Amino acid sequence: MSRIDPAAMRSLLRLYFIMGSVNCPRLSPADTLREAIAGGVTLFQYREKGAGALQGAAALELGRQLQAICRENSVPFIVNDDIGLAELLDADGVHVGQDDAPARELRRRLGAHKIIGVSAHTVDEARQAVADGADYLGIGPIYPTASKDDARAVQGPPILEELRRCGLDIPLVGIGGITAGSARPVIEAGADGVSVISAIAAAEDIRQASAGFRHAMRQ
Ligand code: 3NM
Repeated sequence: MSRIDPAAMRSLLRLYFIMGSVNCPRLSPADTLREAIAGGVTLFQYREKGAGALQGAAALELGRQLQAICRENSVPFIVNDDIGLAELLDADGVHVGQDDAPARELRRRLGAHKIIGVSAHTVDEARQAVADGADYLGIGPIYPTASKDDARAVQGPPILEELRRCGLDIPLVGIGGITAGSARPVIEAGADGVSVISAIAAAEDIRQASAGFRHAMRQ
């Protein structure tokens, strides 16, 4: 099977929701995901990370539950970092950072038909990930974020403009502190979509928050 078509990848990235159990202060992770999807999420990443994160069998069990919800709603299910977990679940793809296995190795291990995403922070990292066979790049942090302990310096939307100016036409998603009110400049700077944890998972009305992003990006 061939790699995912870049146009299809761009549509999937439009509203990319990321979370794990520690990101869900209001509803259970399952209900958080159901509500977010009802509001218009196009892609989901299971990221069970940080203080108090589930381990081992419990992390696997939650992954199974969230994957089932994604399947019922035809939303692809991506696993953060843990390639073993992605393989166990037969996830639709995996997302890795700069400190994880390179995309080239993931591609060899997972095959052509899985989605591979890579976090990149500079033009050089982006070029390397493209050369290694990534399907999309996550670029951040665009704005200040409290959801990632080891986040790098805030870059603002101009990093996206710079990547596009350098000729990178790979599907891109902005991440880090993005709200419905600040999503538009991310798209205007060249991203195909936004990745969001807290502005959806911790929202008082999750469905409405997710729909608010879709609306803001249509403007
Ligand atoms: N990666 P929120 S920022 C998971 O810069 C993640 O690569 C980032 O969460 C990066 O939407 C981030 O709550 C956290 O700010 C995003």
